[in-house]
Amino acid sequence: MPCHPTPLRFSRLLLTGAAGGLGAELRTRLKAYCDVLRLSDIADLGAPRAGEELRPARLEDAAAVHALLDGVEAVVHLGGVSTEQPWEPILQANIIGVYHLYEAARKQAVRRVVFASSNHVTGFYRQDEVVSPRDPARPDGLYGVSKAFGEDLSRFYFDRYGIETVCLRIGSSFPAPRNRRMLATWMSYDDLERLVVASLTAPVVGHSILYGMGDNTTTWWDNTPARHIGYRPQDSSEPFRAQVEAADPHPDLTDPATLYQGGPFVRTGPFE
Ligand code: 15L
Repeated sequence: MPCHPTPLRFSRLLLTGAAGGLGAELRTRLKAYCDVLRLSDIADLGAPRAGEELRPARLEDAAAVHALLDGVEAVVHLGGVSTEQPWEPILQANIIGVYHLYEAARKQAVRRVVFASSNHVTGFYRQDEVVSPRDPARPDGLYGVSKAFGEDLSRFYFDRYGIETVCLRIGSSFPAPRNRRMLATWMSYDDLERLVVASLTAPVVGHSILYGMGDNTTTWWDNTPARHIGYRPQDSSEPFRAQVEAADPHPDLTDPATLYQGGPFVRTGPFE
């Protein structure tokens, strides 16, 4: 049963990164909103299900990415590196690959992209601060820097070419929050679906940025500037609080991972 009661239905949607954790979740859910769901990844996608087209592609391969966007109405771009990694894979997938994606969107006249950015664009804000999409980026690693690049590149493609993008600074989307930090950053899979479908279907989005979080009591992010997207989370981390806090009763306040919003990402790497 789809979470979002949208009257809009797409003829063909492209979902990149479809073999990843969130990709696999959205693979099942987005089919309800389109006639054909085109799926891409470099990892194995298994067998196609009804209404699916499988198109393995490397994001650093310009020709492959151009073919990927042929005939699609909108893109949900989850593909690329999704954790802190050495520079080279980040450069290939998240910098060069995202450039290829937007060039392909321009040439193939694709009008809207939902771009999976990350909360790690602002991971070096402290946990006692509330950040809005209008505040300056403070990436907590090369991965966060690459997502900030994707946000800037997509803004340029909107200003110059009118391609609309909703940048989702996704928090922690898992079946349940795994630690104290995720009491603030957690988003359920149902809310993830609500967020992505609202981003795909809001009539006018221009270039928008919002945080992908649930209806959590503790929050570090203010989505007020993006209320026009119409995303209203319905699931809260609160029912998990007692269990999560009991598992970690005395957090180390001298640890940067406890102080900063990015958590352990603020101290991952360097890799050489
Ligand atoms: C991310 O950007 C990662 O892709 C995901 O695996 C989580 O670690 C998440 O951030 C997070 O901040 O919890």
